[in-house]
Amino acid sequence: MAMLSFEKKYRVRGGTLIGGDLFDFWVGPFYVGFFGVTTVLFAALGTALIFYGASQGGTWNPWQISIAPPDLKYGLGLAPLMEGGLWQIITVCAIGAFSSWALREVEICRKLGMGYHVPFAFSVAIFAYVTLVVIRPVLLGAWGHGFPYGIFSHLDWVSNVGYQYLHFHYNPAHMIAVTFFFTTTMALALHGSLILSASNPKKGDVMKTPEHENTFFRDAIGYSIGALGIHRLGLFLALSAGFWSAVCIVISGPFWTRSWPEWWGWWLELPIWR
Ligand code: UQ1
Repeated sequence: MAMLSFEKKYRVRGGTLIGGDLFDFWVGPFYVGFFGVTTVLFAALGTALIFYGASQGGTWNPWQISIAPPDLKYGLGLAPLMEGGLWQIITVCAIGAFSSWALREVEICRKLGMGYHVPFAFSVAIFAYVTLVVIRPVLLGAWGHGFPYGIFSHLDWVSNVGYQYLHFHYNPAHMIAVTFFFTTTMALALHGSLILSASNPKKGDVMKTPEHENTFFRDAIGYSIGALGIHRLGLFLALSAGFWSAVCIVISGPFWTRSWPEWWGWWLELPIWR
């Protein structure tokens, strides 16, 4: 079915989670819905507050603009607007906008009768962000443990928090996360190259079939995971990368306060070395 007639047929009312028919319409190509409206409201307010914060920050250099979280002395309370309060409201707007976007994806899935894989995957990214700016700060007892919203300032934050644990690469959950990131790139490189090798023939040649793809890997390594399987594997690898990233930072401080190299003491203390 051509895309234009497909869209006409499947762009139908229903499947909304909230509001019934209220916002159940499209603006041009974009589905709106209740959560489209809340996405726009949260994103607009958050962006306006970032610009307001920037206007008070003494620089318009995009690399240097930064909206900092409150000082640690404010604990888990509300801070004055110019002392981290802006950061707190912007964080609420960000979480509101990201969650609204995920729920809008859910409504689109429901309309089309599809699985919820895309909003589920996006939720893992939201979870990683929320771990940094809500879960870990709450466990440590101060919003000041969140990261600042700025290009260089957030890099400084990552470096400083890393050095607080002496050598962050010794964090076992960080090791697992990095391994998943690298494995994800390998899987996508294998998959992308395999698909193009079969489906992008030179002029005059015919396209090859999935049998060619399977046979390539059976010839090369004795195993093919299959056309559906490679996408399940890719999703698993990518979500695991995000998940273990969240784990590696949330355990740093709340569950392990010393240097990460010291964590490996359990290995040196195994009775087999005695
Ligand atoms: C694979 O086996 C496969 O099935 C035919 C693909 O789908 C088209 C792939 O993209 C890749 C990369 C593989 C090979 C992967 C493994 C884990 C054996």
